Amino acid sequence: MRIVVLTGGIGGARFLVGVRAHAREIGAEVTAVVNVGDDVRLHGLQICPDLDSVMYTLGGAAEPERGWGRTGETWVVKDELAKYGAEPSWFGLGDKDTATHLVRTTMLTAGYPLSQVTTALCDRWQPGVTLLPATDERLETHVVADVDGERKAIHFQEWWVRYRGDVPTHRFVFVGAEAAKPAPGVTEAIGAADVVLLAPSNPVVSIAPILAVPGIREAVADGPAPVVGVSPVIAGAPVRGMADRCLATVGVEVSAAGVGGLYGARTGGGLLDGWLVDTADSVAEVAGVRTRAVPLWMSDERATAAMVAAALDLAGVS
Ligand code: FO1
Repeated sequence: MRIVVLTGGIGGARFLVGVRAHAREIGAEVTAVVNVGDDVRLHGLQICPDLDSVMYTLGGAAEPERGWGRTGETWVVKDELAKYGAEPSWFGLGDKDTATHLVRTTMLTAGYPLSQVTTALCDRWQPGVTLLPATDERLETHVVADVDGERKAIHFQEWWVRYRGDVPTHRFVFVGAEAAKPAPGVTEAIGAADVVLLAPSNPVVSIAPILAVPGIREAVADGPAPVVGVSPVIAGAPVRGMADRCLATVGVEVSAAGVGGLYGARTGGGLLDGWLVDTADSVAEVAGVRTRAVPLWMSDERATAAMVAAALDLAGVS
């Protein structure tokens, strides 16, 4: 069986741990199509938070408490940059993490596309799933917000890390998306999949930038594989992160039903055949979509693998 997962953020990375575990049990292959909208170039380095989050998490090297970067990290580079007064000082680059960005940036500068660079980095981490960036081209999420009394577009990382999303926010713009092409293998994997899963990632800034790449939404919506989404909202609150602020900005209720409605039913021009919600949201309904309620707390690999089994069952491919 071939499983494709659209994913981003720490929620998506943790979900993939369960996907990999369940896939090993049933002998399935997994391809993760990863958001690149969070990517940013700082201090001359290309930083890909979502690709790294997945790579480090599946490679057993992610710092679980902080939710980003490496375990056993040190911060000499960050401290030295601060002593030079180098901006931005609000974004922390760990020493071990910096090595990843150096290798990536060197390869990109030498002309390798991000997809090939990601494969090369994964040689070390052996994530056990194929990681594909949604696109090899520049695609960055920018946020139109009121900052210091002025309305401007800032990079998603500045909005989130510097301001914690706590500024009047008007909209999200996926800069470069219109001209971007799916990275090699992305639409092919979706077209050959037996099931497509939407990870419990932020629908507005993790999944939407992937779908904004021309050709990807169409491959999912018009493809042969059933599509099942997993709710990132449990009992009216995001499991982690800033999905509540993002949903409020785009005028969607912060609920399992709200996010399911945002994705919409395939039969009505949306994406979903099935929508997996938490037992706390068992009343959540999305018109035209089969909904099932199971525990969605990704407390460990077993619990997460059980969610994935339920998602495949809902898709009718278990
Ligand atoms: N998040 C923070 O809250 N503060 C940081 O200084 C920070 C640095 C950072 C460096 C590399 C990286 O891959 C991720 C980093 N993150 C940091 C996490 C990141 O901002 C977001 O949480 C993700 O982009 C959301 O998925």
